[in-house]
Amino acid sequence: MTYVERVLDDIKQRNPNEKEFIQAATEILTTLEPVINAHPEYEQAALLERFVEPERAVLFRVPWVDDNGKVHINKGYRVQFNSAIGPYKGGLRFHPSVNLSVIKFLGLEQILKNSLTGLPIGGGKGGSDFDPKGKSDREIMAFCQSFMTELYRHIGADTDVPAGDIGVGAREVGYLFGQYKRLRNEHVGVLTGRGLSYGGSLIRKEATGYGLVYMTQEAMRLRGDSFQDKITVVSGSGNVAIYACEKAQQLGAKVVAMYDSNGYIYDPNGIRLDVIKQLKEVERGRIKDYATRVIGAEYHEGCKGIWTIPCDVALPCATQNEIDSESAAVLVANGVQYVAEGANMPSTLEAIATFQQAKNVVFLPAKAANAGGVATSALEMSQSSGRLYWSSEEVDAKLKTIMINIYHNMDNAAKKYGFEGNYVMGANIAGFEKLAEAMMAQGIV
Ligand code: NDP
Ligand code: 2IT
Repeated sequence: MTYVERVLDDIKQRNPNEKEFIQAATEILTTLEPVINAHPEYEQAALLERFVEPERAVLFRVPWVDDNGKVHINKGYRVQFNSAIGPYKGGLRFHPSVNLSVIKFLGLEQILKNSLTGLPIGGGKGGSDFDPKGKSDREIMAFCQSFMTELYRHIGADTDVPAGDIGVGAREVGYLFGQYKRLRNEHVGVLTGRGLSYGGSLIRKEATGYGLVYMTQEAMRLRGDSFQDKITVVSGSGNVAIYACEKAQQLGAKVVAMYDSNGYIYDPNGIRLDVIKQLKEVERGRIKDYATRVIGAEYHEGCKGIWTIPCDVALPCATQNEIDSESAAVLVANGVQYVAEGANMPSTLEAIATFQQAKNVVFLPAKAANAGGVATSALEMSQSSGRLYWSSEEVDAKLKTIMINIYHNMDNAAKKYGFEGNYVMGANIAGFEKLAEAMMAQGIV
């Protein structure tokens, strides 16, 4: 057994119920063999064992009262995974599927993603099994205030800086920030994705989706290709999906489908993003209503069918494991050329293998392709601590440069170890190399 195999085995034995965490760890560790082989001192220092064990995981009770006076108890989590490169940084997810395994998979991904940005941020993630769907604004506020009443003692602008993720957007970040400020009497950059009127950064809202498209655009440019007239499918219709769609459309793509957790819309004339924004950002409604508002559009119950729509570009931007091996095979058979992951771990291990084995498919993995969000969060942190504001153009230009740099770093890392074009390996290796250096320098901690 190699060192990597032993560590993986150990993870499975010690965390048997954490299937998402095991999946993410498997994807990462199996690609690190070449680096590990080149550095025997890593095994001596138990570097991998330390990498996969969070520095700290906080689990807490979140009691809150609904509009009818009923008391509810949710589970709260913050996993402070790795602070070798900088303060813990990563989003909060509010979704009924959240458990320790989900938060740990997201946290592990976040460590390498944040390393790839080149910015001084460590990795963390948190959230709750609270379901924001159908809740009133007052209920959301009550929940966020209760969540922060415990979380505030564990975070800080130089310690741990949460942000949004599924179910946590501008509204939630606002309520969370308000409660933090009240408890600590400090107006600091302790959360990112804040509103523009209280310390947020321009372009943070757009950053994950835009960054995803900027990286894909770079991959296209190097192949003499572009987004112009590319038939594109974007899954999800939340923050990442909306701004991926917006930038792809600006670059000439024809986005024909999107979904929410109930079903997908197909609009052969090209998605009208103004209608999606109204539905999702303003009304917080269901995507089904798109088909009643836009002539020529169809609505289909269920999500999986979206991947049967023939497309040139697939941008999964909803959630983990939304593309399984069957959907991947259909995408490939239908001629997909670029698959770029906006969501975290949207492809199963088998789906990734299917994309990698297919000739002519460029596969851009999540931790590189969706890093624009957290990178812009780090830019928000810089602006907060420097007490300054950059213009949209400045932030957007920095974001674009960061995404292009990440592309080339992962491309070079893959080439360096003889795996040209394998960006899963490239991203994991490039992210890990910096992390390993930082961890080794800081001793056994
Ligand atoms: P949002 O909550 O804004 O949107 C999530 C979207 O995905 C919604 O359309 C939602 O549908 C859909 N969705 C969620 N869960 C499921 C499910 N189980 N099945 C089908 N559809 C689902 O979240 P974000 O856009 O912020 O996040 C999307 C993905 O991107 C996540 O994987 C997140 O971790 C990742 N990400 C986010 C970043 C950010 O900056 N926000 C940065 C990097 C990655 P419905 O409304 O019906 O639930
Ligand atoms: O998965 C992610 O990178 C995020 N949800 C964004 C994290 C952040 O701190 O901006």
